[in-house]
Amino acid sequence: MKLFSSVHDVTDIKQFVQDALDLKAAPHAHAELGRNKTLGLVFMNPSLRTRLSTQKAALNLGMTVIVMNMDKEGWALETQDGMIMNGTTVEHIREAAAVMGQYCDILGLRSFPKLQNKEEDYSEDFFNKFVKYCGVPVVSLESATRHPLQSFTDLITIRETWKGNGKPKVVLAWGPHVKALPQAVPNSFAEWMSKAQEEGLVDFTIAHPEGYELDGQFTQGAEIVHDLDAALHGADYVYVKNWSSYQDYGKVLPVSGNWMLDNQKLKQTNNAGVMHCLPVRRDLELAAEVLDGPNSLVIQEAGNRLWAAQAVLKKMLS
Ligand code: AN0
Ligand code: CP
Repeated sequence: MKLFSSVHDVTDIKQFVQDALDLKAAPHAHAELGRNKTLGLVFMNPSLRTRLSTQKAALNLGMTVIVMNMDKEGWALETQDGMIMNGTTVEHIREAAAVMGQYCDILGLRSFPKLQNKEEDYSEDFFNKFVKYCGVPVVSLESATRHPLQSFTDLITIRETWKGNGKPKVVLAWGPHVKALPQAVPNSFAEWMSKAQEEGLVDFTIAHPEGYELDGQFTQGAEIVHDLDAALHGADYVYVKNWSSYQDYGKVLPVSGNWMLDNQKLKQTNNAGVMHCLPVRRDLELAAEVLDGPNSLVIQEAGNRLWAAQAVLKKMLS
């Protein structure tokens, strides 16, 4: 594997989940695989889970890790070609990425969308140029439109915890927020769950207010409803996440009704496990009583980020 940027980079998701669970059972079974290899993690945006879980995953494989907080400590990067660089940008991504590739065997990159220009964000220009110019294998640590390590983790967590017969009903439920957030997490979750549905592993529904439709390329095969209560009925997993509008790009639109999952709403489910990628705003996006209650899977889910990252790095090193 030379690139991990979406579900399309994985040939067998069921087997990949099993690989991650095998690593969870024996974290140090491949402690020599990454000896004398260096992982570089490049952050254009903040992170807690992605940074620490990917570092730990690399350490478990015997790798050395170096981290660059490019947004705070790096030079301002230019991405456009053919520019006379007489403005605020100091170096071009052509040189910066190529140089980082000189020091690392594998690179990870976090590059959020700016949420100003849909075409620019959805072209994944920054991420793709980084991949092109660095010259080494790249792991997405969340790009403008996807967060594959998170979605892989989410599938691992569902497969690990599902004890019922048949397929679980999985609901992606939009939650309220005061800030405009990327569509990357829901896009990616939808893409992985649609694939899992194709393979008979889950039934997948998306619930969001009108105006919050995601780009159709990610939601193919999903049932999409605008009534949260109807979606929650019989749900085995509820995956809560806010996102800003894709159509009215990057906007926070007014919504009617209550879209925050609380214990009252949770009663309509099949005693569902509640998931969220974190960070979460309590009592805004998701009720504190749910986060603190017995149905919350969020800490186990965050813990599983380690095994997702380790499975990806192991595949790249092998
Ligand atoms: C980011 C997002 O929604 O994409 C990162 C989530 C992992 N969240 C925030 O900016 C709060
Ligand atoms: N879920 C997730 O990616 O968290 P961080 O933004 O803290 O890395």
